[in-house]
Formats: sequence, C-alpha cells, structure tokens
Amino acid sequence: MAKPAAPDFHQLESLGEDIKRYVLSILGNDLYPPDPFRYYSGLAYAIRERLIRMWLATQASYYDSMSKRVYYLSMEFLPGRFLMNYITNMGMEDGCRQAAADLGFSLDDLAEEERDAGLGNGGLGRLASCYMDSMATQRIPGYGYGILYDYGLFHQRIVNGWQEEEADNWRRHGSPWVIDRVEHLYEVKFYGRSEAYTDPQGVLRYRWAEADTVMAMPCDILIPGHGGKHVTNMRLWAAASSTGFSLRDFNQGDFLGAMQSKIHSENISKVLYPNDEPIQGKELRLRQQYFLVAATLRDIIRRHKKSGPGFDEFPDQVAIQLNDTHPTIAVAELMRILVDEEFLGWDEAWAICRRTFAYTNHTVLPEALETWPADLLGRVLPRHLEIIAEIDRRFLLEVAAAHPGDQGRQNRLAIIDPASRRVRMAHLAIVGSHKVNGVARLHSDILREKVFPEFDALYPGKFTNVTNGITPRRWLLQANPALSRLITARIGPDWTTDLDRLAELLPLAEDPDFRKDWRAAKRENKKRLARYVLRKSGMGINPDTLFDVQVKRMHEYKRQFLNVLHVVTLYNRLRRDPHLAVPPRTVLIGGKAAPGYFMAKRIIRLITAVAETVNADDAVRSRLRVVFLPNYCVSQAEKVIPAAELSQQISTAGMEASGTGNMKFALNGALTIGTLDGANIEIMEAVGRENIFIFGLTAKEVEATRAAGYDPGRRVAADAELAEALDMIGRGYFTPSEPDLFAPILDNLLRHGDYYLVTADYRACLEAQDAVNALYLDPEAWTAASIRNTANMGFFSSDRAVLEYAKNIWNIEPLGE
Ligand code: 26Q
Repeated sequence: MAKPAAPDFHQLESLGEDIKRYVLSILGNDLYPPDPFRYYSGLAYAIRERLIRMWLATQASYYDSMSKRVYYLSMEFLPGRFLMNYITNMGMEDGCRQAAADLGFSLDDLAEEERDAGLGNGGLGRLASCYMDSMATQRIPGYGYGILYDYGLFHQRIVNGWQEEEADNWRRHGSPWVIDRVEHLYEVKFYGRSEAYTDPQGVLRYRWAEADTVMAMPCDILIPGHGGKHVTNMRLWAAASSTGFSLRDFNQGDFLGAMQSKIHSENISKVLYPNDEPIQGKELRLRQQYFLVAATLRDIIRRHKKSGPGFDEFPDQVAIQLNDTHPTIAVAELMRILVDEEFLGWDEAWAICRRTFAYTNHTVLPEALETWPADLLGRVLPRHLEIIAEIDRRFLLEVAAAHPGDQGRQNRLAIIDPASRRVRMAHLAIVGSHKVNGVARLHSDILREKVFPEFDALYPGKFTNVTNGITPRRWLLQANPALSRLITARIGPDWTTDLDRLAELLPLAEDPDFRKDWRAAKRENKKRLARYVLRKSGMGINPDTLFDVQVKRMHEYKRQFLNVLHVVTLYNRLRRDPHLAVPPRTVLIGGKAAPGYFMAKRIIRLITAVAETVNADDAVRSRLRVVFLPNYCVSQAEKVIPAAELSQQISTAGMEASGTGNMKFALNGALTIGTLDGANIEIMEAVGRENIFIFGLTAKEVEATRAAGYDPGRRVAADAELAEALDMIGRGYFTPSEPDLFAPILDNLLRHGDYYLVTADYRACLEAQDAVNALYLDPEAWTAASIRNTANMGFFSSDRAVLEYAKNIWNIEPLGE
C-alpha cells in the first residue's frame, strides 16, 4: 500500500485567498483601498495558521518521546521581525512573493510594515533568539522562557543631536505572532512572610503566608527550524492581576485599593529595563525576575509530573540554562518547591538543583555583576532569603573544610556578602549549577583566572567555555539575498544548516570573475542601505565610498570615542591635504544609550556634532561623510550589516565578553578592525591574521598598563595629532555655540586616568586604519580578503554553539528525523 502523502501545511495555492479572508474576518477591514499594513497582517495570519498546524504535528510526533528537554531562561529575547524569518525557514518565499504580487504588493514592502519585537537590550537578548532558531533547526528539544513586555526597548530619536527616548508600544496594532493561552494561568506570590509549622508527622516545615498573588499568563511565539519540519516555541509570561485578590478588597468596599493593587501586579510585565548592566536595587526588576522564574518552574514541573517519573529523575528530564544571573532566583525557587511543597529532604533537593541548572556569564565588568540587598530580597521573597541563607551556610562549611581557618576566603566566596549584606547572584548561580560557561575563549579564561579563581579551585571542571554563535539563516540567508544567491549558485544550499561548508568558497577568492560577482553583491547592499539612509534621514551617502560601520550599544568600554578620534584625525588630514591618497569613506555609527548613562549620551551628541561639521565642509565632504543612524535595532542591523565593508570592534581588551555583531559582519564579508578582545581573537584565528586589522593592547597589557599607573597626559603630549583632535573636541570646535559640551568626556580622559585606555590605543588604531586604506585601494586584494572572511566563519554558527551546549552542558541528544 502506498504511504499516505505527508500533509502539506504550506498550501501555497490558497494563500492569496487566505490573505484576503483574514483582512476581512480577523482585521474587520475593507480590502480597498489596499493598505500595506492590512495586507501584511492578512499575510501574517495566513502564515500563522500554517505554522500552528506544523507545530501541533511536531509536538505530537517528537515531543511524545520522553527525551530530556532544555529550558532557556532569559529576561530578554530580541527576535526582531518574524514574517520573513518564518517564510524563509518554511521555504515559502517564492509562493509568498507570488501571492503578494498578485495582490499588488512587493513582499519586501509588506515585511517593512512589521514592528520589531524588541524585548531585549542587545547582545544577550539577540543571542537567546539565535539559539532558539538553532535549537529548532538542529532538533534540540528546547524551549525559551521569558517575559512578554508590553513595552520593549525604547525607540531612539535624535533631536538637536541628542538622544530622546520614546516608548515602544510594539503590540499596539496587535501581533499575529503571539498566541495567548488564557486558559493556563498560574499564580505567582510576592511579599508576606515565611511561617514555620509542624506537620502531622511532627516535622518542622515552612510555608509562605499572607502573600500577594499575581497571575502569569503564558503567551507562545512559535519558532520554526530551517526546513520547516520542526517547530518549537518560546513561552513569554504576561502579568495579570489575580481576580481573587482584588475581589476580596472590593468586597471590603475598597475599590480604589483593589484597582491600585491590580495596577501594581500588572506593572510586572509592563516594560523592559533599558539598561545593559544592572541598575542596583530596583524592586520592580526583582519582581520581574521572580515572576519569570516562578511561572516557568511551575510549567516545567507540571510537564514533568504529567510525564510520570518522580523527582529523582528530574535532572535526567530537565536542563535549565540561566542566561546570565538575571533568572538565578530559580535556584532558591526550585529548592523551595522541592523542600516546602514536595517535602524532599534538603540534601536530595540540593543534588537535584545542582544537576539541573547551568549558568552562562556574559560580563566581567565588576560593576555589572548583579547583587541585591538582602533586606529588599527578604521583603519581596521572604522564604527565598531564608533558603539562600541556608544554601550559603552549608556552602561556607564546605569552603571552611577545604581551607580551614581562612575567614577571608569565606567572606570573598559567601553568597551573602557579610560586609554589605548584599546577595551576590553570580555566587548563587555558580554554587547552584553543575556548569558555568563564558561566551568566548578569552572571556572564559578571564572568568576562571581573574574573576572567580577561588570558585574554580573549589570546583575543578565546573567552569567551561562555549563561544557564542549567530544564526546564518537570519544573518546571511535572509538579510543578504544577493550574497546568499551567489554562494548557493557556487556551492549549493547546504551551507544554511552546515556553515562549515562555506570553506568551499576559499579557492574562489583567487577567481577574478567570482570576485567581480562578490563586489557586485556588496554594491547592491550598499545601494540598498544608501536608499534607507536617504529615506530615514534625508541624507545622501555615496555607495562608491568605503562603508565603515560601528553599530552596538553605546558604552565607554566599546570605545565609540576612539572611532570619533579617528574620524576627527582623518578630517584634519584631509583639510590639510585635499589630495591625500586615501579612499573616500562613509563612517556610520549607531546605537542606543541607556537613558540614565550620562557619558554615553554625551558621546552620541559628540558624534552628531562631528557629523554636522564634517558633512557641511565642502573641502572634505566628497571624501568623508559621518552618519549617526538613529534607532539601531535588529531590523536595521539586517540592512546595515550586509552593506558594511569595515566592521569596528574596538573595545578595550578584556572588557567585551564576546561580541556577536563582530561575527555577523565578518559572515557578510566585512573586514574587521579590532582589538584582541572577546571573540575577535577567535575570528582572527579563523579568518587568518592577514585578513583582519588587529591593533592595540592585549588584555594582559591593559591590566599591566593600569597597574603601572597609566598617564594619559604624557601620551597626549607626545602625539600631535591626538592632541589636536582632543583640543578641538574639548574647546568646542564642533559645537561653537556650546563650547563646554564635551568637557566631561575630556575630563574623564585627562583628569580621571582614561580608564578605557582610549589614548593608549589611539596611535595603533590610526596605523591599523592606514593599513585599511592601503588594502582598500587594491579592490582585488580587498575582495579576496572579504571572501576569505565569509568562507572561514563556519565555526561561528549558533548551530555549532547549541550543539556544544547540548553535548557538554545539557547532556541532550538532538532528536532524529
Ligand atoms: C541586570 C540587572 C538589572 C537590570 C539590567 C540588567 C542587565 C540587562 C542586560 C544586565 C546586562 C544585560 C545585557 C548584557 C549583554 O548584552 N551582554 C553581552 O552579551 C553578549 C552575548 O553573550 C556578548 O556578546 C557581549 O559581549 C556582552 O556585552
């Protein structure tokens, strides 16, 4: 008997009709006049329906298996737009292009109607989204868990050169991708007190009394793997007030009080904190963290109980990955559930916890290590503070046993810092996990050797490395159709799920015809970006100039200021010698500053000021342009990165944990100018020293330089170009009406020791830029280097990264076909 045909979930024939039906029935809109947003929505719902069918099929087939699952807990996900990602991963692009055309639209224009889901700040959130894509593609049974913020990361506008923030109400016009599961609400408790009681067997136990409750509603977003056969999901929690609670108050006649508490509870998922380092002691942030953790653990345990086995088998069924310390309260919460609610003994519960959790660290900046005042934590989560104190007490006995009499070591390792009475979340995460990983080799080395050496000595083998990766589907296949077509024409399509195959391009670097095609693809992308910049800012940029790009969050350690110093120096050189033999350049800089980060906002203002001056100067404007790109976000990155030729990755060595933008640029054929920091080192090893521009102090030299008492003044005095650039900035050359605007930046450098060593790396940076100019003047050599960059980026696929996690940390096998 013939096998029944597999169901065709894609059903492309009816797509056009489905879109129209959705415009009418779901959106309640007229088909005329044909408004692109309506048709985008109609198409989105048609895709959503197909996706849900496939998801149900995958859940039914694979997920019936008793395989172990991983739960990726993250306060941030940064998926960006979904439509094109779904379409490419499901292989529906041709069908959708046709359907859109039949309705009088271009698919690309419809896709532009979608708002980004910007539920993250930057690298850490985007990494989580790349890992979702790779888990789905590699059939690693895993789920992402996070928070469905009503407001994502703010929109950045530039007004008179300054950053202004606007609320990102991203779901205002609905979101077809979010599936609300109103029927599966969980209660989450806060406040109240921990109450001791004796159970009928006479055992002393604890329960959480007089707590407030908030409801957590799961909202699912589907994640199709490439090829579309495997669909997983991320589950994001939205807060709702608990009706029981408000009714009680209501019955007592306190209507306004009830409304107040309703608002208080619904605040929890209202807004993403726009900081990419901890804001110390904000109670709402702690409530957000616990909200995610409590709801997620309830869900995990419900699923575990449904599938049968008891708790001793929990770690064989469940792996929980903590994306930085933000969800680390999960360690205390799982202990609370196991001990207080499931009545396991402490030791048994603790063994389960440690086998279940693993922790990824994303930063070594001391000020970015998260701590919470014990008082605050105890007020919001009274029982958890007791549990943390007990974990700490037992842990310190272990430390004392290993190092008798070493009180200093106990104080340094303690989870609750005895001096400040703050809970060190990284210590809790390390003690409560079986593996701790950094995100690039250098970063993991620094964690082991500098940040947590005493933990490493105590737990040999616990610290490990998984170098970050990015998904080639979004960051090459989807974002760069011109280059993807060219690659696929030469080596076939398998690189999209097996990125090492790009190495087959290496010999083509010697082929002049291929180089010509390669340049044509880049030029197409540069033209696309030029159109975008013109549309967004009214400014024309020339695609026949070198596109030099730095896009990332604004931070002193990322040293956008060093980039500016290069620009100002180049400007000075061009003014002195209009015939200088350098290629014309367009410098593009973009990134958001945390709203309260004074210095980062000043640096944005400096960039816009320099841009105004340079772009208005007729003597240089054909040779140098400077653009600040407002509102850098995932969808903008998809346009900027494929057009870049030079990628700036110039952080102070030892400070950028990994970077992932660096990988996206190199994958798209940009050459990197960068320091030996984060994953830049591994990128250099992969692409070859001669295909990257490395400069500056190494992490070890940075440490030694600071230790020796670095004197920026001497350096500036010895370097006339540096002195000139700093002088212009400091004396208001770029803002004549406000000459003191940048005094704080200069003070930081010259009076406060230049902590980020901008002046120390300045000369080396300029020399590296000289090498950039020289190579760019030889287009064939530049193109060959560009091809070699792309060809050698296989290692940086997030497919490789998640498979490493699965093998070395989660102990999970990918599912079979
Ligand atoms: C913590 C507590 C309270 C409020 C905010 C925060 C918070 C939020 C976001 C702290 C840190 C972040 C984000 C950190 C981040 O994005 N780190 C980056 O992670 C990337 C992925 O591993 C790395 O490539 C980057 O090097 C690293 O900077």
